[in-house]
Amino acid sequence: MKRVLITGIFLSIVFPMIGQTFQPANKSASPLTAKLYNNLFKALPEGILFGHQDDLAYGLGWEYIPGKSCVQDAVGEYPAMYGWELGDLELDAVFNLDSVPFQMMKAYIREGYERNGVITISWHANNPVTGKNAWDISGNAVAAIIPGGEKHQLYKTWLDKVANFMLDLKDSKGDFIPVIFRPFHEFTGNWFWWCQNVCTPAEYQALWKFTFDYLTNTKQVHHLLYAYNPEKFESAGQYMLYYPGDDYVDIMSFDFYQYGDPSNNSDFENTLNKRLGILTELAKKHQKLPALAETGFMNIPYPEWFTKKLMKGIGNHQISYIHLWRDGGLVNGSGQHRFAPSQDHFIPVGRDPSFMDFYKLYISNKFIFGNKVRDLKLYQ
Ligand code: BMA
Repeated sequence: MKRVLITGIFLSIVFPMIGQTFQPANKSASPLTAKLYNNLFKALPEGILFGHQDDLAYGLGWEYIPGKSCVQDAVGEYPAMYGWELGDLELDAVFNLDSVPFQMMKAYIREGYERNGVITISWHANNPVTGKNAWDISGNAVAAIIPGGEKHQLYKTWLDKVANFMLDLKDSKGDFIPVIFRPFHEFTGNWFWWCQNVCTPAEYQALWKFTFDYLTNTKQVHHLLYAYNPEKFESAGQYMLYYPGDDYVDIMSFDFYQYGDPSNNSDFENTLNKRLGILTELAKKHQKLPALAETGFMNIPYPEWFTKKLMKGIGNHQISYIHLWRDGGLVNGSGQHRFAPSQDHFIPVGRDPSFMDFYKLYISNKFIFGNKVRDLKLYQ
């Protein structure tokens, strides 16, 4: 008996994930969703899932070509995670704010899931007070949409549309496709109407809890995992300031992009390393999955960014996934907008110089792409 106990204690110290069951925040989460959540914990020692936003829909110089993928073009494998964006769904638009038709998005989500990939969804919702876009910070919008606020009823109609979208995501057997939902992201910035400069922690938490409760209990959406997602933070206390509580969160993440010229300083990798240290400690304490929910260096002007900056910053931190932002081509006439390299990208003529470096990341064995994610059978 004593031996069994000691062996058990030993195993749980060396392999803390073995035998442990992780309950999603939604206590009625569907079996597939609970399986995905637990399997993502089990996969932590296997490597970091690699994700890319809008990967199947378009890249530089192409759009909506069946079977095509930015990441597959680069390395010959699909990504392990597919990110999609709901902005403008609340307006009953046919296309999202980046011109992806919602109907096609649903098909891409099914396609990624059928390949055993993980689906994540963000939502750059319009400002519910002013009617302008997500980057309009005027109008105290969070206070206006939480219970008791003058736009609360409007917000409920928006959530009805989000619920309808989610409830339309079914696999070939009729089961709901699990989704990592990441609303109200980057709230420690100052650019969205839900950011810390225009709402208090109590208002943000009320918004989060209402959103969770309404989708879960009123709309009966049981295939979502919820990702809490600040941008910058310098301490555990700052990370937790807007946290709505363990009962409302499944994934602890943050967004972190490279800006400026990284060739003469180590700021990016040092800060990433520091924040991942804080994140992984907190995730362990709260029994949540740690992840880097958005990252990248727009247009990759420093060709060795993937190995010398991103991989260096990640080091040996065990996180569930990283997610590169979209290859948006020319965005709002403001120039090129891309985050993933590809053999196909001619920048401006000749091969993308960052491609070889990205290939080094690919063969480093630290990351999980489409083939390995298929073998991991995250939904079984
Ligand atoms: C931003 C940019 C925008 C885009 C938005 C939502 O970071 O890529 O061009 O509209 O994300 O996807």
